[in-house]
Amino acid sequence: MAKRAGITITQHLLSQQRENPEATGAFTILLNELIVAAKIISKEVNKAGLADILGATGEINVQEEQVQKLDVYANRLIIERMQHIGQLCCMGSEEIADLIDIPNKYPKGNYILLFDPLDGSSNIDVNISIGTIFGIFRKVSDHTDINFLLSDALQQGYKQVAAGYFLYGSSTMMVYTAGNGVHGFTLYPSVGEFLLSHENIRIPEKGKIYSVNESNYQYWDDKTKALVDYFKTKDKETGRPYTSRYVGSLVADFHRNLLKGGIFMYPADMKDPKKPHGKLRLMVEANPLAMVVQQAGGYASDGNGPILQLQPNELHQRVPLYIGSKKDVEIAEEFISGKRG
Ligand code: AHM
Ligand code: MG
Repeated sequence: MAKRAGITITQHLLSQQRENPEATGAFTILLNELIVAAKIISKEVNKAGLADILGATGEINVQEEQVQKLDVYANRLIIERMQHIGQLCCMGSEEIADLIDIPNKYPKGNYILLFDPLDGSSNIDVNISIGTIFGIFRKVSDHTDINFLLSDALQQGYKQVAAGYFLYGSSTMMVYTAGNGVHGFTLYPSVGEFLLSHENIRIPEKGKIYSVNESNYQYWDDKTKALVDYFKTKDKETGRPYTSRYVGSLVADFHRNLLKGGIFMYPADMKDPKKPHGKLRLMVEANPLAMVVQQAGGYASDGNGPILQLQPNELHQRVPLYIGSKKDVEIAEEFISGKRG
């Protein structure tokens, strides 16, 4: 991974734009506004311990989970900043049940932004890394009288034109792909700019880390138990046992494994009969990170095939997720699909 200092995210986006003769600049405008939103969220996250912004609001969101104040803040901020830029026909947020329309007073565009405004919300109160995840699709419907259809958002992940995340960690980072490799930028707080710090990130083909919430072991089927047992079992030849790392913030767990190699898993479980496919959401978590990992040479699977090939049925669909180093995810697939056991 090469490192070049001093290149701002805007310069990088513009240079990518120039390489694509069909680019109109719409996409650059969109990402630039999202970056502004993330800088503001980052500032709020940093002062979370100081302001009266901590703790639960007492509300329950569409995922039937407790909403944190910073989730609400980040969600509103992204919607308010993104709705006026004229590049979107609609948005979809983890925190909102339906697709979000662009108010009539603003111009519309041809992109759809799907996002998880503040991922890892159980970690907000305890000063642990959290993040914002995003994926962008191009509108496919062409009705002139309707701004968008649900099918514009429910596209297979491989059709995303860009995806990435912001990580609010010991530093704030933006990692994104627009289909031309994965690039990481670190926010220099004194300058207020994201500068290129991780150019063309490649994930190791095989890792040494497995990341999973193992307290769910009792709720897994035998194939999943065998898979996790495999990573824990000693075998010198294949470099096992792997070491275990689990933050409980997907962005943080994913980012670490992207740089160091390894596998993150959120398998299907029988903990809650209403959520047989595990906890994570296809549209705002699995798909964007699957595009990132694939562009970095890794792989993401639901245990039976590529995440990016899944045809979504609903906006808040949950999906089992195995993501990270290609060889490790392929092993997971072999266990889950029953080829190995
Ligand atoms: P959130 O988007 O509501 O924060 O939920 C998603 C988070 C992920 O960041 C993380 O990987 C997972 O939930 C942790 O879940 P668990 O506490 O069940 O291990
Ligand atoms: Mg969330």
